[in-house]
Amino acid sequence: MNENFLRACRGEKTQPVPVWFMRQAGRYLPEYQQIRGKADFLTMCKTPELAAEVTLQPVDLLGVDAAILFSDILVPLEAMGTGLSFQEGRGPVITPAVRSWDEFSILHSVDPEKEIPFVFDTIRILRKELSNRVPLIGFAGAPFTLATYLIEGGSSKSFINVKKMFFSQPDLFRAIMDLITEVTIKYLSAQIEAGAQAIQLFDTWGGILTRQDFRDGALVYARRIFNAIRDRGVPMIYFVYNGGHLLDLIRRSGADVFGLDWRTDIATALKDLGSDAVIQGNLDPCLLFLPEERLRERIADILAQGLAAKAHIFNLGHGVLPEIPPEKVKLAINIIHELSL
Ligand code: 1CP
Repeated sequence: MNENFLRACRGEKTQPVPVWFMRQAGRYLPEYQQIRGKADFLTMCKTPELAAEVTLQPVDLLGVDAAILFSDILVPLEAMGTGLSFQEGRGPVITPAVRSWDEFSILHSVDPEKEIPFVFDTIRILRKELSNRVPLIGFAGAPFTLATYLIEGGSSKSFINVKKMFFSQPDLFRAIMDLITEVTIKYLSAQIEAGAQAIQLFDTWGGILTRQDFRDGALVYARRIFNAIRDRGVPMIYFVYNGGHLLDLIRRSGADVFGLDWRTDIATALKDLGSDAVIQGNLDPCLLFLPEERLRERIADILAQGLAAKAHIFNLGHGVLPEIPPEKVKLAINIIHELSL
């Protein structure tokens, strides 16, 4: 097995530096589009053979050092009792948006193996099919990020409903967060039992908060999750998008690896994280549009900065965009491996 990803998670410097990309299975790949043409996104998530097939595509086609389960952070919300759909051009829609105690009362805890069985079936298929190749990463949304979708009813720009509840109905906000946190602990534990070899908690919207509000409204719940699953012994990655102003707080989450978006360069981030931190990141996905020689320079710069961390896992600062040519993604992975050998 190519262990470079797991070794780096544990704090070992590796040659080459391991690389995987957020959203590495996705619409930029014609092979994904071909399957997506026959099934809608949620059907793909709920059909283990299809979810496993698209998870493996970037491993087979691009040579990444880890696979990430094909699913979505919003899947557990449906199991908790909401409606969930993904609408073309509009993104996810959650019904009802939960903004009152009445709406909260429709939510319930989840027995993951019973109510989300397709995720664990997918993981079991993947472990078999991946044998002796690369490790499999499981994931969940962080409680604050999931709460934004639940309370806004979908994607948002201003996040006014979630912030309004946090400040004006703190008891309801806390009840929602406690329930999401409890479900997420069970969900990640079940992923690990099914065979996930590392987990990533995606806090895509934690960065919209001030430091104080991130600490009280997001970090305490993320920390509860890391504390609850640490004993299971798999590396835990915490990725807070737009979290450059929060890094010293994020360092105290209890995660083993800290994901960085592209806005904060690694050298600056390490001042807040400490040079004994293991980091993951952080190429701006749009830099994949650069011509080869300039892309090589930018990758070399990130690899050089990563040497100052305890260990470095190469990734993008956010997901691969559908517009990026797949051959550029493959080229970047080859350059990363070649320059860090
Ligand atoms: O039409 C399609 O084919 C669906 C597009 C798509 C895909 C490929 C969505 C809809 N989700 C996914 C897969 C996905 N989502 C993965 C798979 C594994 C991989 O990385 O390859 C993962 C880890 C996610 C996680 C996810 N979903 C996040 C956190 C990471 C991030 O991107 O910030 C978030 C915020 C979502 C919500 C989501 N899922 C999909 C959409 C359009 C959205 C909304 C995004 C928004 O609100 O802006």
